[in-house]
Amino acid sequence: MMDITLVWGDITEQQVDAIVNAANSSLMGGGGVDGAIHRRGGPAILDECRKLRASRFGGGLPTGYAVATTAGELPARWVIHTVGPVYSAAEDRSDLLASCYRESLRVADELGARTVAFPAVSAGVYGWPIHDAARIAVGTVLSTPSQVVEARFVLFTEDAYRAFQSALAAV
Ligand code: AR6
Repeated sequence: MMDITLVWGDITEQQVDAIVNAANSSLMGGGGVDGAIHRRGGPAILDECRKLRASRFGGGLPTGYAVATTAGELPARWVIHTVGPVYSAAEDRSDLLASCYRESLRVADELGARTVAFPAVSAGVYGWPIHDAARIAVGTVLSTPSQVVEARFVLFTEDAYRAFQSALAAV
């Protein structure tokens, strides 16, 4: 039975088995939550990302996929990197965003991670409207079978926290 919890805070401080990173296909880091994770986790994360680029993901990690690395110096054991879609008003990319959460949970099961912290994937630089991002995140995690016992959404802003509260209240 999975518990969904909400935290207003910084995902890099979470004491969980795995934290999810809203990465980009290059896996080479970036701004937002990705930048914070690499900064706080140290170079071991980028080292493993480089190895993934040299092996399984030579063309980059496709949108909607997820892959794990060490969490380096972070309190978590693993970082699960996923690539959200860039929001488009012209094209419905919701299933790609849902895939990020499904694939992250699948990777968490492979690792044996029981507690997993998620950011609001695609809701920053990638422009996804926060209420819709929250609805997709909560709905997908709740409807995906896994061994994870706690899915913790860690929201960086008050707006995002409130959007996830409403999304959770609506299910
Ligand atoms: N803890 C939790 N959430 C955070 C943190 C943090 N420390 N920092 C930011 N957020 P974004 P995206 C929130 O832009 O939209 C990067 O450059 C933020 O407020 O990090 O998927 C990547 O390399 C927002 O609600 O990710 C990609 O190029 C949410 O995390 C691109 O951005 C996601 O915002 C991915 O864009």
